[in-house]
Amino acid sequence: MSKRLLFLVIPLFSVLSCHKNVKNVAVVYHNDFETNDLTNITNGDTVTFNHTTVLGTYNNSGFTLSLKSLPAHDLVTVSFDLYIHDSWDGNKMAPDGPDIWTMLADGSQYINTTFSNDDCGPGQFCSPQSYPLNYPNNYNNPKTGAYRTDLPGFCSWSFSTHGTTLYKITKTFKHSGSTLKLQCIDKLVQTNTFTPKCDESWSIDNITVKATTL
Ligand SMILES: [Ca+2]
Ligand SMILES: [Ca+2]
Repeated sequence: MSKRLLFLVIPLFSVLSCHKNVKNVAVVYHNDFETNDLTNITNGDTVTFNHTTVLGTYNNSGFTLSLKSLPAHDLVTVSFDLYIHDSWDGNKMAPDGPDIWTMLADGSQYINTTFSNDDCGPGQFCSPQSYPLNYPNNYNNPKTGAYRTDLPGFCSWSFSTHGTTLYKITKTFKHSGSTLKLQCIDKLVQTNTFTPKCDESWSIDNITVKATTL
């Protein structure tokens, strides 16, 4: 086989072998919240942010998405947009942090991280965040892994200059039960504000849950 042909065959074989084991992918849940549909969601509320309807905002709180009658499957993939609003402090210790955000499925923790919206001007100390890794013992620059960093803060009258950071998060894990309980919760630390929800909060949009059969 010529070298040139080999270069063509190897990638083709890799692609086929990746897909060979996937028998079916079913979208079992999708919500962009534009119709304010909160079926299956506990502690849900919607609000407009950046010209779209989102689930939130949350501060020392969270929501549960409960799905039933899932088709037979081996893996679940959860994807969503996560908006981190205003002055999150990442790994910083008390009295400002750590500002932790967690995702659990059926009680097992799949994400347990911190986010930092700290300003990083020249000569300034930037409070690191754990994301895209988990907390503790991981130190990344504020907004690492973000999809957008140019969005406004949540409260228009807020004095916060930190704005909002958008993350596109996808998590795949082994799961075969016919029900799925997905929980997203924060543990924000704020000791110096009278308006906690304007100081630090989060919201979610475009949640998709896929069930994959191998
Ligand atoms: Ca939306
Ligand atoms: Ca904080």
